[in-house]
Amino acid sequence: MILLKLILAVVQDKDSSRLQEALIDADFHATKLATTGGFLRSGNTTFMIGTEEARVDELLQLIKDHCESRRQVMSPISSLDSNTDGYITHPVEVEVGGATVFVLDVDQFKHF
Ligand code: 2BA
Repeated sequence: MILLKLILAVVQDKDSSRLQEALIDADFHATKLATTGGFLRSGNTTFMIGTEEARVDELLQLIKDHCESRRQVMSPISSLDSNTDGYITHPVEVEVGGATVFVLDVDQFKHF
């Protein structure tokens, strides 16, 4: 029996096109979602990739090879904006990525 896995990979927008091309070249099937990081509240990209368990290591290496880690500054929001609840009001520099990856078991895969 072939075991299937679902890989969710959150990557930076800057890396998404290169990764997408590499996935196609390596014959991985993927869905690309426009997502927003909960902390920086800026855009990132989440790839949803279904594959056989036997190809997971190859896929993880491919993601690793195409996603760079970068430092990013989150700008404070304007103090004139009264709705600042939960927002950071001073610049914060963080290291983002390469990639944040979840590997999930797939119970069933149907393609109608
Ligand atoms: P963001 O939530 O926008 O986070 C961007 C970066 O900010 C993170 O990079 C981390 O370095 C930093 N960061 C996040 N939360 C923080 C906090 N509470 N205090 C201080 N620094 C914080 P990465 O860890 O490489 O994450 C990149 C993106 O991956 C995240 O964007 C988020 O969209 C996703 N992600 C990371 N961990 C996740 C998780 N456990 N569950 C779901 N998504 C996750």
